[in-house]
Amino acid sequence: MKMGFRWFGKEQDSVTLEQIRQIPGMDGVVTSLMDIPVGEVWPLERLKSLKQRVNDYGLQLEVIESVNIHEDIKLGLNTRDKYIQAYIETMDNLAQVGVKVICYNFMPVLDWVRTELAKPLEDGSTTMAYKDEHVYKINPQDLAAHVDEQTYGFDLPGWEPERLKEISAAIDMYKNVSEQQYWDNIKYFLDSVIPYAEKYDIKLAIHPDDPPWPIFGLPRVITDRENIQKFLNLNNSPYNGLTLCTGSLGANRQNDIPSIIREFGSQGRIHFAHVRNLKFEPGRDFYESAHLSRCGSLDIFEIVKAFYDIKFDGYIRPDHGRMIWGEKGRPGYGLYDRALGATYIQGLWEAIDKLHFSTDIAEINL
Ligand code: DNO
Ligand code: MN
Repeated sequence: MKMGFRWFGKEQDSVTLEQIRQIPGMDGVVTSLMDIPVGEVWPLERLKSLKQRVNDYGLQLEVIESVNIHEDIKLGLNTRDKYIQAYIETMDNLAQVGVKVICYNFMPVLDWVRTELAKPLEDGSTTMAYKDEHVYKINPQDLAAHVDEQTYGFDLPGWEPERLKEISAAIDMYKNVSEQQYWDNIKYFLDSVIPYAEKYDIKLAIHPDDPPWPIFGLPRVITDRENIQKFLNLNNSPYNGLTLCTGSLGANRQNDIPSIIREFGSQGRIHFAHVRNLKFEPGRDFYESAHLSRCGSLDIFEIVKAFYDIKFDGYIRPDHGRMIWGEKGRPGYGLYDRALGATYIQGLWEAIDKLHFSTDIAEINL
């Protein structure tokens, strides 16, 4: 396991590389060029200087999150080929600077959805939360205004301002896209890019849909074990893999996360991981808790043990964190709680590793 930390770039993030390098055990940052509009090629020169800056702080740049997929590809429009071509060129450029994994998602129009970005918890911290009734209340036509008012002056990741403005029109475009067609559009994308992923030796790792159920009538398909299997079967190359996000998949209470990790991890199809916890509320509602098992509804020990048992050697990053100690900034992406998450995950890993070897030795002595 290698430890990573999402960083939104010098201009976009209040967390600095100086701070990230001081988190114990941090190997690399997980980042992207946030200002490049979706569908355009990421320039090689920009990537070279990004890599240099990150390396100057003793950190690696081996995982990119995300290279977003143009809506025309998701919709299966005729114009998709030029955007796929741009995607392939971006992959080529990323490979040239040593990137090994690209995280992306195939969620229509919206990336992750929360209905509250700063829900107060009993201890005075705030966190992101999801409530079904709020989603039902929102008219997709008003969504742009609703999201704007909640962003605290930041763009949500994957929600470029130009996409936000056109959000209701974009949602409308999916009226004629059936779920089957959506799967076909994913396959078309995979079959076009995976041969280049193999050529450039760069793994593609799809992020599950978050939350893992349809929102505003839009198809959401990367949701559970069965659909993950279906997704992986669309293209059997090992370069077609997953970002295993425990918080996204974990919102569906039927999902047994450790067993999903064991199943697809042992097939070599998990290339990157997000580890975070959730606290279940009545119905399907939830809020994002601190990482510790005792703070949420997921058993993070069992999750880390599953990664350990499959001998996971990719990057794990803490995903979202709460806002604590008065920190202000991008919801879910403050420094402190994520740093605590990173050290907790490493503590579990170390304990599991040491117990594993002491058990081995005990067995040999018998
Ligand atoms: C949610 C987050 C997502 C993720 C993107 C990846 O769990 O990790 O925002 O970064 O969906 O494309
Ligand atoms: Mn995630």
